[in-house]
Amino acid sequence: MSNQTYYGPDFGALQAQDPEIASVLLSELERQRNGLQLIASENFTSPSVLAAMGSTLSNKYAEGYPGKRYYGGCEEVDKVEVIGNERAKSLFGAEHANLQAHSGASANVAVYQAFTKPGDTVLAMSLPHGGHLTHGSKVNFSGKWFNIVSYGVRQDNELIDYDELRDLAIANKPKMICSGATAYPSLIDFEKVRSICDEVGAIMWVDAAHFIGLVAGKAIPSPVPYADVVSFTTHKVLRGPRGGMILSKAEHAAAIDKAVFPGMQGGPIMSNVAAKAVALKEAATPAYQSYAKKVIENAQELAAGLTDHGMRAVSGGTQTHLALIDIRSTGVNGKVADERCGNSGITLNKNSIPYDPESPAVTSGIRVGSPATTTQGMGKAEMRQIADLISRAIKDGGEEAKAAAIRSDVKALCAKFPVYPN
Ligand code: DSN
Repeated sequence: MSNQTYYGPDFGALQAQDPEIASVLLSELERQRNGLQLIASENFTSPSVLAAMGSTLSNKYAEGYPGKRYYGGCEEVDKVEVIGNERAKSLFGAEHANLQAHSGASANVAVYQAFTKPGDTVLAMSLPHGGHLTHGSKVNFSGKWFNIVSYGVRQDNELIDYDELRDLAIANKPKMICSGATAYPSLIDFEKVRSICDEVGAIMWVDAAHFIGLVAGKAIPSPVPYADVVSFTTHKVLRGPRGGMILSKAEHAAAIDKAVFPGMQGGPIMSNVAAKAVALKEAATPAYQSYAKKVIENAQELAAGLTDHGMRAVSGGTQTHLALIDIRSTGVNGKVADERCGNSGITLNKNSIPYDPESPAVTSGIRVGSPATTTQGMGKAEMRQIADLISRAIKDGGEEAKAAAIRSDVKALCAKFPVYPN
């Protein structure tokens, strides 16, 4: 090792060669440092994950799988992928892992391809109730190529209606049932979903993109023992690089691998596969487990703080990393709240609430998440402060002088929890 050298990212060279792009990198870092990042699907990766992403592994073509590549020179990247696969299986107790999908949506394309044919019926959560584009949106391949039957949440408690789910499964005999969502603050009863799948002979697919990091940190129950296949992104609570991953039972391993390559994509991004392996090692530590628990506590405190400001947490609160907030009591819609918060240094997103009377472009709600601020080291007291800042921003963030005052308070709070301090 001692006489080996390594070439890593050289920001000085980038600045000299391409100041236009370098300046955007700098100003984006400033934006991340000086504002509150409350998008539930975002996080701050570690410098080690960033180092692996920005490495020379990016140069290598590696179509195929370890030991069975279509290119020479894959001895080194093979090691990375084998290590990553083993770490994923060990962390999640999974029989098979595939780390190659470029993104969560790509991973989902592979899942459809492994288990279904165009025209097949798939049961999935409706988008307005928290589902994802790839769960059957009409503008997505899933809604165009498959017969998607959607289930939702009950109007009275805003929780998944498992009776409706079972009735729809019996009536429509889907090939596959998908559970998982992008804006559902409660836990999913995977045992119940498994029993419905068994009753109708459907493949059980869990899209765990949002909450897999909480599973990795042992803060919530795992879908892995129940599901045939679990797909997810690696960059949310899990705090890895941008990308996708799939876990499955051993009996589906060949179908999944074939669906990812050559079915869905060509060469994997080996620098990101390495970064996924790094993140999986980090997620197996007691420090990460403590982080995952704090993410949930913080989301609960933030939801409670917003409730104290007269807003309403959908389904009464949260059991995860995100809260969906009905803000109709403020007299401001989701779109305007999103803009006013943005103008005040608080990044979050407008979000439909279940049975929302407003269109998806306007909405009656906002979605807030705690993964990034918890990585910064913020705790319950800061969550209360953030709730106050959001409330002020929704009310006053449209007036420049008041927005400037909120921005300054946001910056002062963030300065106490510096992001990438070195
Ligand atoms: N776009 C992601 C989110 O924000 O939830 C889901 O993939």
